[in-house]
Amino acid sequence: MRCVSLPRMPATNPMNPTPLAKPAPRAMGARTQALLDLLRSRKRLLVMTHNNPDPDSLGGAVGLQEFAHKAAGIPSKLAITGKILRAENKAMVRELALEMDKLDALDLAGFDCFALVDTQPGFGHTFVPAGVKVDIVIDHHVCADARVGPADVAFYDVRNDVGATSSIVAGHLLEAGVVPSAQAATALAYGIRTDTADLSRDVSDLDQKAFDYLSPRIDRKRLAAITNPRLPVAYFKALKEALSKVRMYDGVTLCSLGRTTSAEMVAEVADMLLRMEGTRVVFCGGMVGGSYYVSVRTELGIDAWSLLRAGFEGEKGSCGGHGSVAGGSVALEAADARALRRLERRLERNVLRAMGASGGNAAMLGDIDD
Ligand SMILES: [Mn+2]
Repeated sequence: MRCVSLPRMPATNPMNPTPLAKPAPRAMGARTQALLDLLRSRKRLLVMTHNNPDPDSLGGAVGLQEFAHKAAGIPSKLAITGKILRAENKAMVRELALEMDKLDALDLAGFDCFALVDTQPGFGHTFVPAGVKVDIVIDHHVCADARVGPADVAFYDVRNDVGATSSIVAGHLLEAGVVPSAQAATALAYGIRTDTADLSRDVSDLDQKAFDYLSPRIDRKRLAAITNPRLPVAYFKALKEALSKVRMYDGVTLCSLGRTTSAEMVAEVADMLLRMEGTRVVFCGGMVGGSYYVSVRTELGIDAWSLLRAGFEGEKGSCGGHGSVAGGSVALEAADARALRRLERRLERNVLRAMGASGGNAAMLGDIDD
């Protein structure tokens, strides 16, 4: 092909204005088209998440609802199980006026389409009512408990290389040309931010592209209110307790919170400890109700889920993760202090062995020189 160099023209010529060319309609990807076709064939959608939904699951759910409404023209409801615990997550629901129902309070006969976002059928922290056939699965986790694959679900979109489920959902909005409301854009963007640590961890091209698409539509004031909510006194008490229990072994930071307020507290302490100099891996656990929850965070290059599985070896636990983030729980039959201590010791031994760290080199946080 011959290239002809043309003289540079000014962008606009006042004597002869040329209208801006309309962007060519983008070809919708096959996955988005399949989601659209499925929703168009149904009347009413129910979106479900994992128990105690986090921002990524809420963002993904709200985004999917908007896709169903604006692209496919079908109404939907969002159903949750468990509670919304973390102060930021409560602020997200409040600030964005998210509407949701308790799953067990809904008449499921009113729905002919069921979606799970940010989780999959079979995952330990996910409840699918008996008799419900899940039609849509959108997720980014890997988990040994997965009970379905692409062949079992009408629309199965699981991408382990993506940092947030909210990014996958926002990608579908973008492909379908749906302009998200400020509510959905803010919810999706906050979901991406929390799962990717502000686009710094486990980020794929899609996470970046999705965030850029949402960015001009985010309600910045509300996002700021969500990010920095007031925190209850119990939070600071739990934090004080947590810091007194941090132990470090050559790059492995362990923290046992004992009995604590919520699984979210365990995750939050794990996030915070990964920021400590010299830490390559954080393994943090705490007892909530009859279950012992664990959060693992790792430096780049160390797979969090593999490490958590190694920690859970020999236990009847359930866990999942993606990249440098993993979480799981073990149900304790006798939830007394002794059983808890024993479990913590077993997990610790497994993790240290997996990391090749020697148990003899433990140091408490207070005893380490800066
Ligand atoms: Mn997620």
